[in-house]
Amino acid sequence: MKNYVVIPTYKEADNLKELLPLLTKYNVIIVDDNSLDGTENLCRKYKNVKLLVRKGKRGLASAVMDGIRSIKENDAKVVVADADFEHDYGRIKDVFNLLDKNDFVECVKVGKRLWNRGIISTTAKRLLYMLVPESTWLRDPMSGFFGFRTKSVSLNGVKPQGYKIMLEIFMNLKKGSRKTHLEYTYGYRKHGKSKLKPKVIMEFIEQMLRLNNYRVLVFLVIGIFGIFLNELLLYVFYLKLPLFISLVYAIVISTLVNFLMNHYITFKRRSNFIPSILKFSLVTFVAGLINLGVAFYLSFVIMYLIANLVGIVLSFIFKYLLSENFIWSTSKN
Ligand SMILES: Nc1nc2c(ncn2[C@@H]2O[C@H](COP(=O)(O)OP(=O)(O)O)[C@@H](O)[C@H]2O)c(=O)[nH]1
Ligand SMILES: [Mg+2]
Repeated sequence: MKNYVVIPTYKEADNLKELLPLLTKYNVIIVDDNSLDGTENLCRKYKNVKLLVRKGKRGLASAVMDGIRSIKENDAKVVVADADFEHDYGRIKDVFNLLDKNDFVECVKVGKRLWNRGIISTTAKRLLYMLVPESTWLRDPMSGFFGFRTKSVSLNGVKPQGYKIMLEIFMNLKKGSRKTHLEYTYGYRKHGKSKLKPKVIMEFIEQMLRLNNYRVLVFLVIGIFGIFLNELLLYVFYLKLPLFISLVYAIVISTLVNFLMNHYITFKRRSNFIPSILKFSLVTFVAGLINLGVAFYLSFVIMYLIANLVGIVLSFIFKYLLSENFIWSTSKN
């Protein structure tokens, strides 16, 4: 089986000058977005380097995908790495070795991190784990250093959006793929600057919502629908019944409807009915306490209606996160 190293580049000629001599043993595919900084002439000097220049197109993930799609073999081993020396090129051979017995290798950085990027990526990682529970297998989900066998990925499902291409490929691994981790020491960029822009954060949020299948939005809509249903039921019951009884009925029925809708629509019966409804009852109770506690204490500081709103929002977040990771938790591959 043939081995390929795919490297997306944008204005990395200075780094490539030092990198390409280290990779002469591999079939290298450089996917460059028309950097016009000498990348083309440099790549031409190496017989083992195939250069794809994309004109009028930009983006790391789509560059990596174009590189992968240019591989003609029906099964090949691929390692994807950046060009800036943040990844440990000495480990590429280890990744290829691991791919003898695995379909996917995640390279996990250890060691020093620049502190501000550390904070941003830690927050993003936490958020991703909560919204996309399948991703918790990945220890370094934002990374762009990984290897896989082309046959084990449904490449048609891969949406090359933004920066996070490893995550995208991981989410499209075929069932039963064998996966493993490899730790490497993180390095510093040698030349040039990072192309990470604020826009990347928005793209990441979009990607996260898509990988979440927009469950968080469906959950929100169902929750808002529940409020109206609750009010409607209260109105109807109160025509005939005492207020307290009407309140109890309205709350119990709308909560039950909320459960059913989330069970069948949002989480598509991801786990069994009985355990889900039991956990749901517990979580709903605790969420109510959070709403009550937050609203009550904040009402000493801010207007009670706003305090209640904060309570509602916090209990919503609490309930959603526990829905995703406890009530309807998926098995963690
Ligand atoms: N082809 C292509 N490569 C890119 C683009 N943006 C970044 N890269 C390359 O992707 C790798 C990682 O980018 P970098 O800016 O270092 O991202 P960071 O490590 O997350 O700060 C580097 O090799 C970049 O040259 C792009 O728009 N197109
Ligand atoms: Mg970098």
